[in-house]
Amino acid sequence: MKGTTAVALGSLLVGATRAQAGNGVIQWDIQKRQQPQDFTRLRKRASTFEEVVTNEDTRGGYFATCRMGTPGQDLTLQLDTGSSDIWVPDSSAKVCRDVNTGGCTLGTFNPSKSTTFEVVGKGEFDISYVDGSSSTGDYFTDVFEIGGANLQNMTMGLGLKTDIAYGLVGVGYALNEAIVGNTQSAADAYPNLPVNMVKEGLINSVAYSLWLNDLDANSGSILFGGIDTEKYVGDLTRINIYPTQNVFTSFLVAMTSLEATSPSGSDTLTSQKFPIPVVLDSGTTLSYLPTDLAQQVWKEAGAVYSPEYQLAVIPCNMQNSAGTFSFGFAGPSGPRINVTMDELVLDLTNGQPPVFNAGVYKGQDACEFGIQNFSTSPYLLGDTFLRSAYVAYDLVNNQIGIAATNFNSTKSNVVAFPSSGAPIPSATVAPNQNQATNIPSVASPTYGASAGFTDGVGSGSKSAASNMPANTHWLGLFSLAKMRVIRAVAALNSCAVASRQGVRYLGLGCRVAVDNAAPTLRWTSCQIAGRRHFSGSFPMLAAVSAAEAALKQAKDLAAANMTPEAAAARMTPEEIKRLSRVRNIGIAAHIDSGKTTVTERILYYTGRVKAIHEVRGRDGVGAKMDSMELERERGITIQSAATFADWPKRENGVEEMYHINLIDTPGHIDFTIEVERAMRVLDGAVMVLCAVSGVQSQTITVDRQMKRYNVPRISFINKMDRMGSNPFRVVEMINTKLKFPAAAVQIPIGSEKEFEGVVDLIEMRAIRNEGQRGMNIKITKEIPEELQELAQQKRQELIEKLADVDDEIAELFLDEKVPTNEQIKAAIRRATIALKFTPVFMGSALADKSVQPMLDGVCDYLPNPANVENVALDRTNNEASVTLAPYNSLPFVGLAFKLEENPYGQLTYIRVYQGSLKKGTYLFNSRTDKKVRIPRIVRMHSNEMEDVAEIGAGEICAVFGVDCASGDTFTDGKLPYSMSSMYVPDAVMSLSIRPKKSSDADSFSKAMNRFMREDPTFRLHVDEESEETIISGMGELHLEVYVERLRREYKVECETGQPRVAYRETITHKTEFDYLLKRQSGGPGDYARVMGWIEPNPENSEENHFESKVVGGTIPDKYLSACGKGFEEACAKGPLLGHKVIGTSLVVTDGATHVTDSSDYAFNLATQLAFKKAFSEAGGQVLEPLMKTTITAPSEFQGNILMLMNKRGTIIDTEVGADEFTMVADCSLNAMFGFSSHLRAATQGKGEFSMEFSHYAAAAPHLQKELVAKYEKEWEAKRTK
Ligand SMILES: Nc1nc2c(ncn2[C@@H]2O[C@H](COP(=O)(O)OP(=O)(O)OP(=O)(O)O)[C@@H](O)[C@H]2O)c(=O)[nH]1
Ligand SMILES: [Mg+2]
Repeated sequence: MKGTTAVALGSLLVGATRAQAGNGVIQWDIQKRQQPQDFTRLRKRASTFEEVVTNEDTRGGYFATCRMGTPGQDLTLQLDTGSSDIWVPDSSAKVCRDVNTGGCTLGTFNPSKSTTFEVVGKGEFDISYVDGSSSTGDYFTDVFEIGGANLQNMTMGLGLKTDIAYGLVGVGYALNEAIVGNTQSAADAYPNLPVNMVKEGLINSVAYSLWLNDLDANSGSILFGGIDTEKYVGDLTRINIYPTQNVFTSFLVAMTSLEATSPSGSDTLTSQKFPIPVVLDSGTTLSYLPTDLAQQVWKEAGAVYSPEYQLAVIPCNMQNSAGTFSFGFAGPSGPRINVTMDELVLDLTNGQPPVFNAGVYKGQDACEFGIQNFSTSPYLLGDTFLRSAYVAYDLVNNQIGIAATNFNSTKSNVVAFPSSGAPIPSATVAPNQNQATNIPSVASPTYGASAGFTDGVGSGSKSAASNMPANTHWLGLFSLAKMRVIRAVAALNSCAVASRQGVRYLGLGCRVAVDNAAPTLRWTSCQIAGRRHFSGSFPMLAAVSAAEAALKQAKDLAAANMTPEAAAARMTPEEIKRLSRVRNIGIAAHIDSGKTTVTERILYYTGRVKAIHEVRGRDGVGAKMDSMELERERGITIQSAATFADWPKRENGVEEMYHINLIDTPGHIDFTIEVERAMRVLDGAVMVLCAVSGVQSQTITVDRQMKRYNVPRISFINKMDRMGSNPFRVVEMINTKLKFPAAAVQIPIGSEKEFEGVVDLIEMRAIRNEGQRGMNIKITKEIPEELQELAQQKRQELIEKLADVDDEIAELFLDEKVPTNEQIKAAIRRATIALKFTPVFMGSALADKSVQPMLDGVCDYLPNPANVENVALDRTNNEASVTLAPYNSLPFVGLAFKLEENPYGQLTYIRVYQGSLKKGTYLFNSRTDKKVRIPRIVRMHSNEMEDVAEIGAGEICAVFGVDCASGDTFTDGKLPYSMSSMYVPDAVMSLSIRPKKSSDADSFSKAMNRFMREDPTFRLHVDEESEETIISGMGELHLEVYVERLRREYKVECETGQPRVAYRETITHKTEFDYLLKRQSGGPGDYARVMGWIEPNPENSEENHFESKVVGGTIPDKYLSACGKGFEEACAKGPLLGHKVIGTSLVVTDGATHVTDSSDYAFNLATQLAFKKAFSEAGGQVLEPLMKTTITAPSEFQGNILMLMNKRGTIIDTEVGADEFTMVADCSLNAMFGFSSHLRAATQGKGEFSMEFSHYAAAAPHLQKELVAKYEKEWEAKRTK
């Protein structure tokens, strides 16, 4: 059976096929696995079976011969209904060259010797089986011949790297092909063997039947396209195959009963798991049932389970037992298949059998029992069951036909499926299959049949478990080896390195291998290198020591790979250097401070753009980073945009190239989520400030965001060319308003229009720009005469400030020593990264002055990815924090922080925290556990992109074709990590919206879905009462932008309602309630009485709280939870305005129930009604959002603005500067609609304002009255409509 780890997708091209006439059925004789030297090629004849192989007594899968390539190469392959690919080991595969294991004795494929061989999916073949074995390589097409039938163009896997020494023929559902993997998309599947046979006209329907015959016979047959009525006895009954998550991928049927019968009686066995999902899987040797059921089977049969060996064994003599097990399927009227004991007792070796050393079976030969236990579904019915059942598999109708095997039949009567989709011929459908899901009662069986399960010779008793001391017999050694391997896997798993989840232990023999490249452990090719080769003691000991070595290696590897220190120690000098030159930075600041203009200069100076275009520039082109039409028109940034640039920085006379990933963020508070997510993933930031206005309202917001995500920053005072610029005032403001220690590292040369450049206070030199757009930097040692004193003074201030935050400088300072330039620079870097300090640069982006020294500052003082601690949460360890390290050699962890749809498809921005990401590899989404292929990786340059094949640890990239949500964590499947999500603020404003034309509904909803996916602060809901679509967001501009984008990008014109404020409702004091709901309207009535009180939540004024203080069970627990739900529902829609209720606590103390009329519904409703009634008595009131509003305007307009603000809010602060003044007020959002036009009018367009949610406060009584009256009127209108 194929494992859960499978690959997906790929550009498999399957060419046209040559049709071949056929009689509708193709038979392929199969044989049990046997000694290679005895192998004789089967003779193939259509539709009949002929036994030609010699008797062989060991276990293994069913194998058949086939021929592939031109000229044909013969191979023997294992038949597997549990997987769906044909694959063959490549002749150069390591396992085939390994003389110790005997190589690939069943044949290999040499592609170079086939003229028709063609690779169609390089590196795309990757299959793993539940026993942990796997095979990877290419998909190819070639001629494939089985049972005399020729398929000209069969897609197959070439196992270039495999631990299985023979190939397989998977005949399961095409959707189970390795290439389809977890996508479960039919589009990814190629026509596998049965499908291709239909395509090539060889058979009529995707169907085949399987006759394995009994254990002693060594061969059976698979018949494609038909059934053979001579190969079964009784009726062939059709039962349903069940899908898994709505998709048919395996032969999953419902096992609904199991009975044990012997001469002494009959027992119905029971299990908690009935109906049991079982997969009919010819690729599995034994059968695996739920543990409770398996234990009963063992007890009946006399098998014993040795926990030490993890295997159920039985005396070999028991194959003579007269007992049978009868397996029932598809409900009480479904088919039953009897399995006799001779099919269930299997040799453990082809040599001398092991002997029970102690216990009641002492001295007897030990055999393996055919039914083992398993703890999770799906359970497997493998060959020990399938030999007794003739099974027809109908993959079109998703049914199987099942009947008792006609053992050793030599006759044949083949009936073909007449057409595609025809039901299984000669089969009747099982009646009442809907009853298959009935769960039978579970009681222990009486074991009346047990006594009759004897070996026929009368030796031994089954009453006591036998003792098999370890290490005295090869079985012990052998099992010990297996145990060690299991422990090794467990060790790896616990160290979270093993990638192959769901590795199952199938009781097979073991050879082990640790793959050093990826630290996973597998045990290899158990069936081939298994028991048969372990007949002597030497291989046994070798197996034990191999397992031990594997365990040790696994532990060492796990330990070595997991610590960042270890990874760091193993890093190559190239990687150390790469990392030290990477900077991931964001530019964040108040609106209009010049972020985009600064970024444009960075792009120009690093050669990323050939010419500078200004925000709102006369050339009408617009800045590179503001790529959206709307951004260019309005001259504001709406979406953050990513880019990257290489900056050659001169260090000690040599140029060192720094790689800078940069995100330009919007300043407007309405788009604050863009800043939020940039800060979440970046290592450092440039905080831009206006030389005139300094710290503004949004500067405070971004300051908070930088602090929230521990982002170190340098500061850049822009607009030094403006009138009234005063950098030292700005430095002061950073220190006082943001309470963030800051000092200038530069002083300006000239000011305002005469601003020329800066003096570097560390090196004490002058820096000026020259040439085209200030492209060249001119450094002079001479500081202008008039600035020398100021420079000394400011340098001293810098050192003093550093002494405050850095111990080394503090010590030098106390010793009255002057730090060297290197010491100063090192201290600035240390303190900046430690979030204790920000060095302040200055310049004018618009005037092309002094941007480059700031870029040097980014390299000098902002952290590289290795300097920042990033943590993830370990989901398997109580979400404990684990440190991630940006080393390529560690397992991959990345965060999808932003989604964007562009003309080429869905783009997902990923920050790579550790490990590297290669194109074409697979990642796991740790939220959904889905595996996704990364077909394309790009680096973003605003709205353009550059393809890259690989992205290193610590970098930022975007990937295509990944379906995920913003904030999802991706790993390579080896680590159970997820990363914490980012902060998403609540919406404050909403708007009803509808497309003007109903024909636009589709585009409208498509657009809305996209916007919501991209922007978590943009939400949409349909109001239940008005049936209106309501969008909500961070402010008027936010919503307006989306309405506008609908129009431009989707050509959907919309009508919008008045903006609405997100009001809240609450209560002001405690009130008791006693509410009785009693309704009788024929039939059962509703009865519930609830008593208690409501009061303002003392703990939290934003949240609600429900509590029960009911004593004596007057209200039973289940109704109490209904009360809780009722309260929750009542709070979702407040009694006054239908807005959310917050800060309220409801306590239930007592109540009453009625024998027949009480229900969850009644208590839910009673609580809602009680709450509603008590709400107004408890001083219910409306809360409105207050917005912290900052207005800046030239001083002359102060009077006008005061008047404007009078009605709208409470003034908190006013600051009067040289020519400007700033006013901060808490305003009711309701009063702020349309404020921008009032402000424009009052200030001749020179005033600016910004708003940010502050808190909820009680609405003024008149407003409340007005709102309630309006709500009631609307409600009444709707009621009477
Ligand atoms: N005088 C002067 N004006 C500047 C300077 N830098 C930018 N500006 C102007 O300031 C305005 C805003 O610049 P942007 O670069 O769009 O500012 P932003 O910070 O990106 O704005 P948002 O992204 O909308 O928050 C534009 O008109 C620029 O030309 C400067 O150094 N001096
Ligand atoms: Mg901008």
